Amino acid sequence: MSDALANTSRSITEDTIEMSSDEKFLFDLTGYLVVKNVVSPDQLKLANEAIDSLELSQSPEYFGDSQTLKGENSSTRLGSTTGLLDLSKPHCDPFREMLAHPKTTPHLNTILGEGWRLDHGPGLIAMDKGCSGGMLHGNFDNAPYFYREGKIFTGLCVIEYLLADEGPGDGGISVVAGSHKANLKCPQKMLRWEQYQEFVTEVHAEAGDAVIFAEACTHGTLPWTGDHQRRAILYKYNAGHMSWGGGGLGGPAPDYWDDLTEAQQAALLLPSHHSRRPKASNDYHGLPDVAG
Ligand SMILES: O=C(O)CCC(=O)C(=O)O
Repeated sequence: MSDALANTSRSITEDTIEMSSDEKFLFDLTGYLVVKNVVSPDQLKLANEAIDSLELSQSPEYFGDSQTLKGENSSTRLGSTTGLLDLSKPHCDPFREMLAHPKTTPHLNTILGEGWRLDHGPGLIAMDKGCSGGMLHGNFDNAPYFYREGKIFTGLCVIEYLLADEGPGDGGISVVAGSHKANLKCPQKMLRWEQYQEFVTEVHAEAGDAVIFAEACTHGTLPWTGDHQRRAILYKYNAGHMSWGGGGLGGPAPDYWDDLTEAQQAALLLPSHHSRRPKASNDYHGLPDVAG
């Protein structure tokens, strides 16, 4: 794999598209963004068929001691680094395309900068009617967010590709808009969605859309009340020099390595590193004498 990795690079060039100025404004303002019509109808159909073919098991519960997030059933999550990427063809195709999707690459370029890569995922959240939600979290705990010299800087970021609609009143992904810039800790009763619910925004988007949010933006899962099954595929990315979940493949290259595009390989690259760090060498005798 090391030769393959050595040949794999992704730099932001003049032709690389960044997100639009309106999107930058909205992401900086709220900490999240909905990008419409990312996954094509064919890929969406294939992705849903792939999920239909899996045997899903109940996931651990994430509602803590909240009385309002507790539902009647558990949700199903499939949270492995490569499980969906490992499926046999053609079921793996939509998930491999999502890894470095041309329609969301501009967003990752803008918010994470050159060298972004998968931190962990892809994972699936599937919820049937009555499934419990999950505690709100984020902000201070997991990732930085700041804006300097005309650029957005953030740490862990999530792209959720929706395989099913999430409409008003359904529940599912929710955020506290603007909290990525909060200076004070969110009250526990708000994290439990027991108080200040008016500040928690249930995000609405359709199958095929992508919901992008900074992990720094307080977010969580509202209990699912929709008649159809919620299905969201979560990819969690980080800047090239940062890692929350360890990052990288953590082992030998998977069998499908040569089937991936360079951009997809780059998204699965090594654990966090800064590629411009000077290499250790026997000639290194410490920092130059700046006074001299
Ligand atoms: O999409 C959701 O329900 C939220 C997921 C979440 O909170 C997380 O993955 O950290």
